[in-house]
Parts: sequence; structure tokens; C-alpha cells
Amino acid sequence: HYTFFAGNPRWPAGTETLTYAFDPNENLDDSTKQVFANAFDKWSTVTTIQFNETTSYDTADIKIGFYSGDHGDGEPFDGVLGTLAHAFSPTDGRFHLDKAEDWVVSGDVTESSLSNAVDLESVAVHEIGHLLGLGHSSIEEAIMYPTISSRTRKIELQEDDIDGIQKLY
Ligand code: TQI
Ligand code: ZN
Ligand code: ZN
Repeated sequence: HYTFFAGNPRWPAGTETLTYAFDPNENLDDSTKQVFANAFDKWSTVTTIQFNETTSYDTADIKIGFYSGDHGDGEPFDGVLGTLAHAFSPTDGRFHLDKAEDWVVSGDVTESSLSNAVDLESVAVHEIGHLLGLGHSSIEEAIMYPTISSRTRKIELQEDDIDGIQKLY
């Protein structure tokens, strides 16, 4: 079953649009940006919130970046596997990914020759759930379940994820 963060933080009632921006210090290719757009779409389909990319990083609601090791927020990344990414609860908006992972952006992660390959869209869908206010679910099939096997792709919201987000928004 789904959970929320302590105190049920959420984006304000009436929020119709949340903007997101990529850290301007990095140059992500369009295919990487498209993976995030696809992940946001999963959640916009089941809520009344739309997600729009902006180039105004400083004023974006959601700030996305890839970082290695200690990147200044007290939650250092740990190299290959372990922590893959983290996102903070509403309305913080920070969404950080570990640069050390072998991120699979396109192509089939289940056929990757790298045993540590991680599917970017699967992680993005999960972290956006956190950004919106969902904690972890006890239901193994749910996107918000706290573990995922490597070389796995899990991108479709389950009934439990949808029930949870629709309780919040
Ligand atoms: N990152 C953890 C996660 O997102 C960070 C974390 C631990 C966390 N506890 C939290 C974030 C509580 C918010 C609230 O769950 S992770 C998965 C999963 C991770 C794990 O790198 O371990 C995914 C990132 F669920 F599949 F194991 C993405 Cl999809
Ligand atoms: Zn961080
Ligand atoms: Zn999580």
C-alpha cells in the first residue's frame, strides 16, 4: 500500500503546472531529456498537474541534475549501484541522479551487456513520485516499491501508485 511523507507534504492545492529544468552546468542530449518528459507524462495522465520544461533553472519548481559523490546536500552518492538517485519531498523539488551509474537511456535494459545497467525512465518515474509526495509502497509491483532489480524496466504506474497520487491531488 502507498504511503506519504510525514505530514503529507504536497504541492499547493490548485497547482496546475510544475516547471522542471536541467542543471545548466551539464549538456544532456535530447534523448535523455525525452526520457524525463516521458516519465513526467505518466504522472500527468493520472493527475491534473502538467509538467513543462523551462530553461529558467533558478525559478524552476523541479531541478534535475546528475552529480558524483558529495554534491553539497549532505546526501553524497556512492558510486556504481547502491543509491541511484534521490528526490526530496514537496515542495523542495530537487531531483539528483548518480553520475556514476551506467544509465540506459534508450534501448532495452534487460538486454544490456552491463550487469549494473540501470534504466533511467524507471528511476525517473519512481523519483517523480517522491517529488510529488509519495513515499514507498509495500506492494511489490508498484512503481513506489523501494527496491528494483538491476537490468529491470518498470515504468507503468500501478493501481496503488494511482490511488496514492489521486489521494494527494
Ligand atoms: N534512492 C532511494 C529512493 O528513491 C532514496 C531514498 C531512500 C528515498 N529512502 C527514501 C527517497 C525515502 C525518498 C524517500 O527510494 S535509490 C529505486 C527502487 C532508488 C531506488 O537510488 O535507492 C528507484 C531510486 F525503488 F527501484 F529501488 C530509484 Cl526506482
Ligand atoms: Zn543530492
Ligand atoms: Zn524511493
